[in-house]
Amino acid sequence: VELARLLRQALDNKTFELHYQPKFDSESVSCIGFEALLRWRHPETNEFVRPDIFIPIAEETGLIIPLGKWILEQACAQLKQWHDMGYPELSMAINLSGRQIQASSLYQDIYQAYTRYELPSSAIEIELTEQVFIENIIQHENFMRKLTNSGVSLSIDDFGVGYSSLSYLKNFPVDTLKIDRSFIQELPQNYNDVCIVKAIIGLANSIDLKVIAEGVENKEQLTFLNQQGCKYIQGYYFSKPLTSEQITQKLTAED
Ligand code: G
Ligand code: G
Ligand code: G
Ligand code: NA
Ligand code: MN
Repeated sequence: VELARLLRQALDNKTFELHYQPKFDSESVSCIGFEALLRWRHPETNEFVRPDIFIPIAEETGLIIPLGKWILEQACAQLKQWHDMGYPELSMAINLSGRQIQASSLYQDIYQAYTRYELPSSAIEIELTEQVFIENIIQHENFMRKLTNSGVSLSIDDFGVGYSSLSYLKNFPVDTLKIDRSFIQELPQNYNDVCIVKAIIGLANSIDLKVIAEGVENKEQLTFLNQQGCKYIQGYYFSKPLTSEQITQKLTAED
């Protein structure tokens, strides 16, 4: 209850922050875009509280609805700034929770956020965890189709840990699988993980989905993933999540 009150206050006072983790094309070793990650500092300790602790509370209290709008708005405003700096190819991925999908205004909210900043729909990517995707695909199929028909991409996050959603992947408009980092951590030593990751990459390639590995932390993992044909990489090896100022600095330094 206390945390719920503090979260409401944070939204009113605009003290939430977004950090951005770059995603890379491992062949060209270039940044292709970002995942927006919500950050919140506890007002008393000033320490970051982990999103897995406060996002469930924001969901239970319904705060995730106005907070989600703020995230969309903020992420699009930021991407627009980077496009205007001369990087119009960069994309922005935004995580959505189940509660947000169940809100009737979500399609509108997404549409309004990217059009307000004159961003192409193709620059926007929505990440749903495998579990949220499966739990909502039947009831909210229209939303997902409308979204992807509009040109926004849909990624299945934490792929492999939740339900097995193979039949859905064939029939629904998914663009990308994100291999969960629990399968990446012990590559290439852990034989089970080697098999699972090979299978996911093979599956993605065979049904024409993009595949990105998350949580890549070292050269050995990267080399293995490249050998298996996984082109897109996210993780501390290339970059941890950064503030908007840090990203802007990196982009400026490239010129
Ligand atoms: O940033 P970190 O890796 O600690 O994120 C922990 C979890 O919080 C991840 O599952 C991530 O997807 C989730 N998360 C981070 N930012 C957002 C957000 O803006 N919206 C939602 N719904 N989940 C988020
Ligand atoms: O559930 P989701 O995949 O959205 O979670 C993203 C979270 O993973 C973020 O909190 C981010 O900080 C974290 N993360 C990103 N890259 C790495 C990595 O290479 N290693 C680890 N351990 N965590 C990572
Ligand atoms: O910040 P860090 O030391 O984790 O960065 C590791 C590598 O990732 C560096 O080679 C850096 O150039 C690259 N990198 C991080 N963020 C970006 C980015 O936004 N754009 C590009 N092109 N490279 C980045
Ligand atoms: Na995510
Ligand atoms: Mn993820």
